[in-house]
Amino acid sequence: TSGAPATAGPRFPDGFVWGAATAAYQIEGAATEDGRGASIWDTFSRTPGKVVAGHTGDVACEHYHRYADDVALMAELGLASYRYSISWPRLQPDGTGPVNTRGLDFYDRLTDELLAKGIEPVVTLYHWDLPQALQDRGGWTVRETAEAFAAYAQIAFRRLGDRVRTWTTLNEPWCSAYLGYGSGRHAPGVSDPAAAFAAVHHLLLGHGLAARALRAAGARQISITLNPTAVYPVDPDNPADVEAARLVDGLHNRMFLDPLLRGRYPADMIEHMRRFTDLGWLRDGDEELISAPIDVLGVNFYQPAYVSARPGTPADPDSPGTEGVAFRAPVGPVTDMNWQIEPAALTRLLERLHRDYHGIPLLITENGAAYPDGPGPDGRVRDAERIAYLDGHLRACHDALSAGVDLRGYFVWSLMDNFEWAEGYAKRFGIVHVDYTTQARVAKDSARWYQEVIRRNGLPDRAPAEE
Ligand code: PNW
Repeated sequence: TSGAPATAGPRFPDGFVWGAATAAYQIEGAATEDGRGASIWDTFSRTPGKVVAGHTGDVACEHYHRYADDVALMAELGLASYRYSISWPRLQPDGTGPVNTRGLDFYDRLTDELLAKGIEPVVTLYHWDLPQALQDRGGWTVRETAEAFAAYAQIAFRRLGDRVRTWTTLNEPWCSAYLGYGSGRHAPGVSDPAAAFAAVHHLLLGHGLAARALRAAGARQISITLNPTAVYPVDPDNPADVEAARLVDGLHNRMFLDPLLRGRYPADMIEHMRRFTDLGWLRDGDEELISAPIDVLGVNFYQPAYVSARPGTPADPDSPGTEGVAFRAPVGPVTDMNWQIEPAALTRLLERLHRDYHGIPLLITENGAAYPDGPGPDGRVRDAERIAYLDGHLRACHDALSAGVDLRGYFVWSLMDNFEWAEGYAKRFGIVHVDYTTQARVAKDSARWYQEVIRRNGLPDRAPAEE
């Protein structure tokens, strides 16, 4: 695989951005250092039974102390850009009020290190680590959190805005709302559909308020990252399956995309939410705030969803109100997350976003695969399956580009193995292997393959075979 001579395959447009992504709680560790406050993930991961094997982000990849070596590795791989998140409780330990300058200093050092190596920073302001103090007052179910988020965004921008061009407000509000407040599989572990829908709204409102404030402060590129998925009816000729797919598409995609990019919650979703809530949190003018202009839409993609109508099926806990809808188990090859591998679904999703949302510029902010890989006796990590996953999805991106989609770049999830939320350290998404005993980093075969893709700005002429 790596190093094999390859003839020319699909090429990407000049200036296509090649990157890798991480998130603060998943890699930093140093959970109590330099004045960092507690987040909902500290509380959740320390609650027995919530995370596989009781893992926490206390140490993680020790990136807080090893960032300079990690940036050197990124430079070696040739990354043009790095997507990282800022920990809100490092900047504001209580979520509101006093600023912890030592927290800001860390992101200052990291950002300068990236720029010194010619790597463009892409900052995410919220990748799930809400200050616990805000959760104690209701978290994303209350309006105060949206307002606090906009204030925090301005604190980050004031320190880093002279060097960071791209500002992403939220990562995957679907996960924050539905997994955090709906099923409770993620922090803060609340299971209440009404709370999940209130959280959707206040997350989106927080995004809008922050986007407006960032714009006023001079931010050049404002973004939000969603995890839209391609939803398919199992039987496209069965109207009940088509209807089931429309509901899931609403909950997963249109619930977020429509208010952000069309200024309105979809009518069917308003109706759907009324089954659980009186929408008392929805005020006049909110949808206008939410639809503050953005410059690029971040897309995280892992797998498609196939649904059918099956009366009597209980609601999927992650999708409130989906009684009678069956989510098909994965068909064909899957990753270690048991997520179905289907690159063509990414092409279709990108084309749909381009068509339905007025050609908005798109950025793949996450795509990647977990496999239980580790170093062989020679120290090399042979992750041919991950290479095949990435190769397939990059071909899918290229197909979308050929169809006219305005796709600006691609970030692999993840730069390195890390704390995979409720799965702890058991699932490895990195193109760089992390030994959690020694903290040694080893570039996997996939990292060397990606390095070559970046160098050529294109793919080899066919997917590499297993060695
Ligand atoms: C995304 N689900 O998370 C996140 O943005 C990353 O932090 C994460 O590591 C990555 O994808 C891989 O999981 C998700 O259960 C976590 O549906 C869980 C789900 C979806 C996305």
